[in-house]
Amino acid sequence: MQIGRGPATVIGREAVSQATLPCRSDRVLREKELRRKPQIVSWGFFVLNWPFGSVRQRSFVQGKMRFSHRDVALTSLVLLLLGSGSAHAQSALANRDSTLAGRDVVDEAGRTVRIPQPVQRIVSLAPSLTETLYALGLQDRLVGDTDYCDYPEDAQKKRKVGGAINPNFEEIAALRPDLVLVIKSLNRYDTVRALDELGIPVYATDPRTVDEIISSTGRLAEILGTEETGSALAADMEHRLSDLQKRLAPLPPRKVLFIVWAEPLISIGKDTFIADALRRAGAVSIVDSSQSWPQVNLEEVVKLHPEYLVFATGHGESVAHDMDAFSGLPGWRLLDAVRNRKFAVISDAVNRPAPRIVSAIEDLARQLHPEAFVEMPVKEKIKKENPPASERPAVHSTSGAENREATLGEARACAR
Ligand code: B12
Repeated sequence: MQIGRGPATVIGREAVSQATLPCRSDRVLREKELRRKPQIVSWGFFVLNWPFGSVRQRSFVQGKMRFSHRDVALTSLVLLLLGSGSAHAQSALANRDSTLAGRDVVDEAGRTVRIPQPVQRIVSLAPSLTETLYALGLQDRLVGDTDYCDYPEDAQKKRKVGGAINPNFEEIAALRPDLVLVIKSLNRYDTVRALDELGIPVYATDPRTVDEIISSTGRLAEILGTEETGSALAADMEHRLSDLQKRLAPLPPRKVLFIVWAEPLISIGKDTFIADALRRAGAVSIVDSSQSWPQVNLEEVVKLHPEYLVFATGHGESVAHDMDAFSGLPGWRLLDAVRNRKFAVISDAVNRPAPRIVSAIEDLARQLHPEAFVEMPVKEKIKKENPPASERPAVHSTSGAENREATLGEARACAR
């Protein structure tokens, strides 16, 4: 029996991705890029910027050293300058030495990356990474980001390098980045390979829990030389999460279906940062898959009785559009959660492993467990609003709302 729209699938089947096409076009573009000759002319200034990083990364990816036209051209240029014995030669070498100043780090995908020090020009290939850079106060070093990097508003004004899964390598190269940031749970490995080929250092993150989002942010802060801001940010996130944990500890978790994509229905696996975010918000996903983004069968969902459906806004047009439409669909109407309109709608911050995810978690917790946020007795409230200097202020003042709608409105405002 097939319930609802779309193909009948089973929980646990791997999602079929729209990403296939863009991936292919990435490859075509990369091949075109690499065929272009002579690269020394078209790459101009930044040829000098990444002389050996490129070789190093290629050797990691391909298991052998291979020299490009750029490397050969650079070597010839250096030999020529050496031979001339001129002051120019000295300064060119000094310049090259200073560009060699770099630090080898192992990224979260296990790749060894030589990162120039200091990093001054960064391109971000994911909205989560863009948000993280802003949260770390590094926005002035962000020279380019993706079409989907829309938060904070200022990120929309940065030079756009295309999509996260289908970036434009010419645009990226034109920005002469010292470093490109990618995230394993969104970007494609093909993208990393193409940038490696261009000799552009790429650092990949891969947080899979909320704690790892915090540590990954801290590691980036350290690599980019802004440890103090990183520590303060981590402390703030941890403080807010522990406040939440205290409030929610006595309450049983709500059983929820998290909808990543509506058509076909795609949810989350148990080892994703979103599943962990749900747990932090006092919820548990009814989908118990070891795949990260499984396609889910509606028939199975009905059997598992989710108390709430959780949607994030802004993932393509799909989810926001379908939330209301769900109520009218025959298959979905079999769900108590749909008949009773038990929908929790949170911002797309939940889809982005970045510091703002804490706001999405708080928002969801308020929607699922409004009773945990009711007014405290006045004495306690005064104490909480005037903590001793050693303590940080509480994140949420109490809402005092018995009425669920009022609580929801307030919580939504809080996530913005
Ligand atoms: C599941 C999903 C998600 C998941 C995970 C993304 C993902 N891994 O694909 C979550 C919920 C996190 C997500 C978030 C977002 N998504 Co989304 N998502 C999808 C969806 C529904 C399915 C993609 C899919 O099938 N993934 C399964 C496979 C491909 O991914 P995977 O299991 O993680 O495996 C890959 C990686 O592991 C990678 N990999 C393997 N090894 C390595 C090593 C390294 C170093 C690296 C970098 C990668 C890498 O390669 C694997 C195969 O490609 C598509 C729409 C669709 N129907 O296709 C949109 C889609 C990919 N998302 C999209 C968007 C816009 C977003 C958001 C910006 C939404 C938002 N408003 O916040 C965020 C961005 C998150 C961020 N980090 O900033 C767009 C991307 C458009 C584009 N051209 O770039 C799509 C195509 C939807 C759309 N049409 O608008 N999304």
